[in-house]
Amino acid sequence: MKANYYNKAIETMPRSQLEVLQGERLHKLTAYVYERVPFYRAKMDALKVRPSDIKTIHDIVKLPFTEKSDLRDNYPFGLFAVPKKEVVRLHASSGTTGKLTVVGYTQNDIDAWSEAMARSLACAGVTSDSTVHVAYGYGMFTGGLGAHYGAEKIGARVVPISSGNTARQLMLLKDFEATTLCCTPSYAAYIAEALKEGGYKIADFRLNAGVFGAEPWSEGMRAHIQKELNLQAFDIYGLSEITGPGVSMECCRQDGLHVWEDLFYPEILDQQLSPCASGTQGELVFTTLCKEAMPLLRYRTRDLCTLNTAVCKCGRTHARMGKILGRSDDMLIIRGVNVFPSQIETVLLDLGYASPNYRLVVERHNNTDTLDVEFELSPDMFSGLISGVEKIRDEIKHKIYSATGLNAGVRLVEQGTIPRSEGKAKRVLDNRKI
Ligand code: DLL
Repeated sequence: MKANYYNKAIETMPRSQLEVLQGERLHKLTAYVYERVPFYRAKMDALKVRPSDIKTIHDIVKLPFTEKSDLRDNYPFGLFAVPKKEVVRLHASSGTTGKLTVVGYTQNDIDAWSEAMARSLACAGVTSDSTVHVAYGYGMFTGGLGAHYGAEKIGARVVPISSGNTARQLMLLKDFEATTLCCTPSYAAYIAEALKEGGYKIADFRLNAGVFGAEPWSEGMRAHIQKELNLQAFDIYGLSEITGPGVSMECCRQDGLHVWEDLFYPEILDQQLSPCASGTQGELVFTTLCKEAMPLLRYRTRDLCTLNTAVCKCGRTHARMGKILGRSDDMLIIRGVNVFPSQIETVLLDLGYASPNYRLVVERHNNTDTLDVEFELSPDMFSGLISGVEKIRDEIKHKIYSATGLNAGVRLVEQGTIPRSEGKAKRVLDNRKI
């Protein structure tokens, strides 16, 4: 596949120029938030840093961090840097603790987000000839509208179907001859399953690319979806606090996700919040370089990945994030061992026995934690199976132990037992009362 750009001049800008641009934008941003957001003025005063101290992008280390709890503590509009009248859109995401995280956009913010999404969709080959089926949820979640605006900016046809009603999704995917499917990877796997159950054939569809994100997914899951839906599956990343989907995106080389660094400045930090050596995994931290309504300095995402600043073979110069392993707050600690659901997914799907329908069940008995991995068999594995089940279970158990150091229970469950997801999949059932 040939590289397809939306904004070639920016996407391939030499890194030395990009750094100068980032420095100029950071300098302006720091003065802007110091003037307009009391929260940041107080934080910067506490660190004795003035906007005039920020001259190049490397000065970013002098600036304070922002946490998700800061957004909640300033609910709903306390971090806004513009009068409410200038805010043209509000989105919100619900976390585990109940209170919403609110984000606001000016018209310029919406335009910049649409540009980031247009560049992202172009990475997956979307052009004005494409028909983009948007099955991310529309609403307070940023997935649906983000993909929608990006596809419109390219001039593609948009099918704003949102998530849910899978039978109707399949009918319109076929009848409107969609070329690009946008949804979570777990929903893509569900659509693939429903396609067979609905009596469709893959030849009924014109799909060539999938733009999947909003949750961690393994290479095994990618291979599964690519095979079942006969398309190239691309990873897209984003978070509402920074803009929504389109903060970064895989290109045709599929060797990391390009962060649109003229808009969002990424850092990878270790547990002491110091920069990690290049290629080392750490926490991803973002500074919004152009946002007007709710700019954020050094926002701690809790997402864990690597960052690579080498120029990509596709010609883009913007740094590439590795695939997200998981969020530090989604990490399970079972008898002292750290496990991410994505590690278990990798084992299950790489072995080829399991379908992408799996769930981790965590319990606590007599102060000891247990992990049970429940999975449904891949439909291809059904024939002549019963005698082999024990062997499969042992093999999976052994591989999970090799990958994580954890002795997990492994349970094969009946087809259809694991709840299917139309949005972000819930992979963990944690029954511990901690
Ligand atoms: O999930 C935005 C989005 C929509 C991204 C559609 C991609 C596609 P939030 O609901 O605020 O926003 O959740 C953000 O989801 O911090 C990650 O933990 C996770 N996440 C997002 N994309 C990926 C991905 C949207 N490609 C949180 N891989 C982030 C792994 C992802 N995790």
